Amino acid sequence: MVQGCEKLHANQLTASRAPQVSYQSSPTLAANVLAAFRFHGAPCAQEDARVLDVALAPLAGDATEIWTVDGEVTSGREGDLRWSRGGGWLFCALEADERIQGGPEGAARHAYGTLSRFLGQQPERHVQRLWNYLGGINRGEGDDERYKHFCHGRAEGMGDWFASGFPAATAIGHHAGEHLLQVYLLAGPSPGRRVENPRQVSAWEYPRQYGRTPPTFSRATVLCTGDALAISGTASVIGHATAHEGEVLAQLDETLRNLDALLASGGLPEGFDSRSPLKVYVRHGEHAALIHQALLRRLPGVPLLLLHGDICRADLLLEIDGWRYAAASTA
Ligand code: 3EB
Repeated sequence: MVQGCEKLHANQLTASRAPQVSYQSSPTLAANVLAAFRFHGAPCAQEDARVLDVALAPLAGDATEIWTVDGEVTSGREGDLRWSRGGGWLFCALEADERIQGGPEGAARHAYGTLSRFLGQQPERHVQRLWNYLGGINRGEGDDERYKHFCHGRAEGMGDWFASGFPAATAIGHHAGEHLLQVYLLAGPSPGRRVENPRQVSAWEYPRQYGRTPPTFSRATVLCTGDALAISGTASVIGHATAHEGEVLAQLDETLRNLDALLASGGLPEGFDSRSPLKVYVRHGEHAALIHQALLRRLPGVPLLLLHGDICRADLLLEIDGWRYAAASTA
């Protein structure tokens, strides 16, 4: 097996292939696990820095997401930040308390500021993909919606960190109370390639009606290893507008069209397969069975994890993110 991923010294770090993402029911934390996400309700204290509890209840599918890499993983903590590294990749997570940091805006500013300072000192400093989970995401009217405060703090906390382009991202509302902001990321030794969706206005160019500070993310990233597309939260948005308000299956169809457009735009093979895991965020639990049945028909064999979470626009009923690998695994 080719070992292109040892750390020779700090600026010669390389990664040989993308982290492999899967959903499992009762995983063991092998030495090559970079991160494990337990989607099952309330976060609790965890010894292992690689394990993150996310308060989104599973509605269907195996509820632990595992990232494995080629090589042994080391991990540690620094304040409210924890990290793990291996195979050329860096996982980093930060949990901020809005009560201490000043609401969703202050917590986002703190999280992104802390992460950028930490990442700037690491050999794997190039962020490929980001996730954000906050409580009560749609609470508040107009510019006062909590998501919009989060967007403002996020942009300020980012500063000029992403001057050459924003990474792919997801932002979802969890149900564990309003004070916890969780941000986690995957970074690598060189920049990924950002991908936009020709059917959609780029998020950072959304018009004023969506808030005073537009969301700062790109639609997908081809990882720096070139062998996987990390797909941002994708929903029923055409141009900048929500399509099919109130129609859950029509929103699902439109979301799948957007996912297909992203694969084409990123130069990935058409369609999703058994190695292309997708997470489906569902606003209303009672829609889960309908969405699940439709997806089993439309995407047979694709690993699916349905989670109960709020989408950042109140009129969106679902959102999908995930991974598309370029070729069959050689492991
Ligand atoms: C959209 O297309 C849906 O704020 O980081 C999707 C993915 C969405 C990421 C974010 C928001 C974010 O605008 C919303």
